[in-house]
Amino acid sequence: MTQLTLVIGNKNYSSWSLRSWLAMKQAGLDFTEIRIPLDTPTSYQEIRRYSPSGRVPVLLDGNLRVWESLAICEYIAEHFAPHLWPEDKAAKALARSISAEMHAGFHSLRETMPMDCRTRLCLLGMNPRLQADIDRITAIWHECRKNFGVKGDFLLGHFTIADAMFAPVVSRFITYDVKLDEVARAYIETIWALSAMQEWVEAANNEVESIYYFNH
Ligand SMILES: N[C@@H](CCC(=O)N[C@@H](CS)C(=O)NCC(=O)O)C(=O)O
Repeated sequence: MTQLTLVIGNKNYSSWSLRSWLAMKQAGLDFTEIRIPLDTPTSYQEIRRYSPSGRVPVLLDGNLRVWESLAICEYIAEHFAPHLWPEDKAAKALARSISAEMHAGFHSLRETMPMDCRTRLCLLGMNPRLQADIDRITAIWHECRKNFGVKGDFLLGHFTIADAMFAPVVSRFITYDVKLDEVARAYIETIWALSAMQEWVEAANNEVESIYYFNH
């Protein structure tokens, strides 16, 4: 196996990086990290050295480059860790659908509640679109836990790419102290307690960069 390298942004802010990184960690892969702080005068140039899209994360596997967080997770599952998708047909279809939904949607949540995993912030006002995003996310979590909860503590039982895709939402809900029901709170605790998640947050705590506009 060639040495895998994952190029990521600041751990405190880069929610897309967290998704691929967590999937790779949970798969038990050995990989090197290249961290490029975002929002500096040279960020774009540095990222472009690795990523054709000019965005992180990007995975380097020998001469191969894979960009887009979900494509990276798919690549990892296909080549190194098939268990990152559930085996059961219905569970796999649901996992794929909600992962794609997370990747493509929830714009209001992303804009209003940027990831800032080492900080605790006040939400500056709820609005109908943000509430709709939060409601849809908790409905997804309920559906998954109701149908597959007996198999384990994660969305589809064991940890899958779907959990990696929702991990930054868990961080956001903690940062902005979003009031949640018992099912959602239990799921948040499960993700937050992962040692890989704690490793990411600790690294975020030790970062020195602050991107202020992310907080507004
Ligand atoms: N759809 C992409 C989104 C990637 C993305 O927007 N990444 C942000 C960091 S979280 C980025 O690279 N921004 C470039 C910049 O801020 O210069 C994915 O899933 O990977």
